[in-house]
Amino acid sequence: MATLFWEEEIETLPRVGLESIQLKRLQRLVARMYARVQPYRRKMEEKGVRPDDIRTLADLQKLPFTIKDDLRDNYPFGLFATPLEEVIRVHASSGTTGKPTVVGYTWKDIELWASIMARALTCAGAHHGDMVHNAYGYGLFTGGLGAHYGAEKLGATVIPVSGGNTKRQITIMRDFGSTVLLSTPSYALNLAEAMEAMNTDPASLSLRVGIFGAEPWSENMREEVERKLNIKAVDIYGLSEVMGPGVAMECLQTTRGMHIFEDHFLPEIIDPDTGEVLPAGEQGELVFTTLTKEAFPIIRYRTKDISRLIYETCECGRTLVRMEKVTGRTDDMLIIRGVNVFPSQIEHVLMGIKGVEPHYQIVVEREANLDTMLVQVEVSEAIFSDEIRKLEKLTKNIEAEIKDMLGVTCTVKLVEPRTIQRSEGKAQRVIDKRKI
Ligand code: DLL
Repeated sequence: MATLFWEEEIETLPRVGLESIQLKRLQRLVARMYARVQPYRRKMEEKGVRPDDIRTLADLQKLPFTIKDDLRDNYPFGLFATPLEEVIRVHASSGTTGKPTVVGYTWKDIELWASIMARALTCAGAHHGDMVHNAYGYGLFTGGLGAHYGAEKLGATVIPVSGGNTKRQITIMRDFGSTVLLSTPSYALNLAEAMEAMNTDPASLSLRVGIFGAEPWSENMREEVERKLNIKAVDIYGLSEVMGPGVAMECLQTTRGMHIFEDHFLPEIIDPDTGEVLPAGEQGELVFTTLTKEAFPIIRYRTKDISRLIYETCECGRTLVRMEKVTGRTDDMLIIRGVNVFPSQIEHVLMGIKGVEPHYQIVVEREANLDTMLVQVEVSEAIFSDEIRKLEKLTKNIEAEIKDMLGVTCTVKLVEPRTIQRSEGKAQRVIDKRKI
């Protein structure tokens, strides 16, 4: 019988108790950031707010926001709140200029993350003795290692397969008896297809539950993945700036939202245009303050993810607020096969190549459950009338540079001058045809 809770007392605490913990932690955090993180202290000074102005949780609204640009401006380690010698790991994710945003963890942060992830896995019904097939990418991305440590903490057996090599993944799943699958939802569908091609009946496997996240996915996709893999599929949310996977997790009792682990991450929903905090239950941009992190705490981080908070009690018994499935982003960041891609990064590559015009369009589609990206770009008249061999060479060259920059494969198509539609206002750089 699976344990329902990892830390029952805190997960089922009445709100007053929870809020009193949150306030104490918030006050400690603000004092620490003010003392140790110069760029944040300056922001507080500009707003005329001091640590002792934070007397209630509502006073959080007096504090300045943090945005991705703040991380970039202080690249790589300028927002760390501990000396670098105490940082035992870094992770990174891509930013708008191609410079990654870097985050760090102390030994205690890693410990805490592992136990928060163990909590998340328990929430999804995973337990000691499970065979956890971890197909999130290992590396600078937080998915692989983040989930890995959590599953170990849980006492499960981790199979650190990482992404790719799909056929081999299925053989491993069958031979090792994987019971829990961790991957992006699109990769899960890819695995399902490969199973079909290999004549492997999912019902003959031991898989019970899939924990999918790192990119948006719809209810339709959930149904498809559940049917094709013969499992229960649940949603996991997280972002590197706040920690990584495990900021919020769906439980088995509801399909409406993920429980936010509020004793560690304080959520707000704001109006993305005005920055004002919206009343409970309204849809807007999700903002997080980390309450317990040491190396890289963050105050009021604007995620750009659109969601809403659900305060109704949940059948599972957790009192932790839920966030609705992320419905979109306030910016133009694309997530291609789990990798964050900004159109501006592609532009950056294109504009560095001679003969390429500043007119391009990115077409994203989902074929056979995998995201595909086509970059159509205009070239000068002279180049377009060049020999086919030269054009092919240029195409391959651009594809390689984009792959280098983003880590994502794309197809490049060189088009004649003036074939890409000109805009009358903002250019439509991205056509996202994925139906998710
Ligand atoms: O994607 C962390 C993660 C790994 C989460 C594994 C879940 C599982 P980043 O690479 O920093 O971190 O990307 C964070 O991904 O702001 C969202 O836009 C998106 N995202 C993450 N989880 C979900 C989800 C990881 N469940 C960005 N639904 C976030 C929709 C998600 N979008």
